[in-house]
Amino acid sequence: MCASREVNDHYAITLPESHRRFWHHVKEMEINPHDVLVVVDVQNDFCPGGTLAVPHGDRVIEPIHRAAPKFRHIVLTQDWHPKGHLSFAARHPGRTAFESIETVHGPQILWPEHCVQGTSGAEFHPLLRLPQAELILRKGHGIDMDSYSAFFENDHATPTGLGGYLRERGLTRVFLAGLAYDFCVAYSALDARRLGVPAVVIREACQAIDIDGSVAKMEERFRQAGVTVVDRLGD
Ligand code: VGL
Ligand code: ZN
Repeated sequence: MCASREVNDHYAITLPESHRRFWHHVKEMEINPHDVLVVVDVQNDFCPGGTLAVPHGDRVIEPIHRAAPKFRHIVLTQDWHPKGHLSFAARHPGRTAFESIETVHGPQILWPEHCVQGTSGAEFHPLLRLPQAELILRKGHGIDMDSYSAFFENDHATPTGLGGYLRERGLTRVFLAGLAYDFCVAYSALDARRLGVPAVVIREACQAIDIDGSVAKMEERFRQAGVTVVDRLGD
């Protein structure tokens, strides 16, 4: 049996080869009331003009707005770092942004200062309009630990609480959109799978940073973990 069946029964299997980049890459998918759309880090600093601008970061907004009305449940995440955060290159004399260093929790990519608590860069993009979102989950708020995933901090052990929230609310499948495809979106999708939750990444509603082959690496991990990538949601 195709492994995708564990994840969803309503998918198109007759795809042209060009669409079959992933084992779990499907074209369309139906949404049910227990699905939740997790909109990851659509914040000013990750959009053009921001300090850690993802190329075309603001292009995620339109597809997110198209997907949102299909969902009964929407959660937003917000990267939310204190000044002097571990992930900021400026905290590490002699280091520069996009270098990797070793920390007690493993390798850490150093980033330009971004999404500092209470700054305009940490605000959601002004065109993002999802007033119906039921939870805003802030992550990366501990000064000495980063958190790419919406589920666990980068020690891969400290929960953010989102897993418990989904469980208590009976939300049984996550759809992911936002920034960045190869970092916070990807780690969130992988951790959902780790919790046994089906995870579907909406590709057209994400944009990637793509450093050091990070997109290809993450897509290989998607395959191994059973993350589904869908081009877009059906009409
Ligand atoms: C992110 C790098 C640093 C993300 C957050 O949202 O993907 N990337 N902090
Ligand atoms: Zn960050």
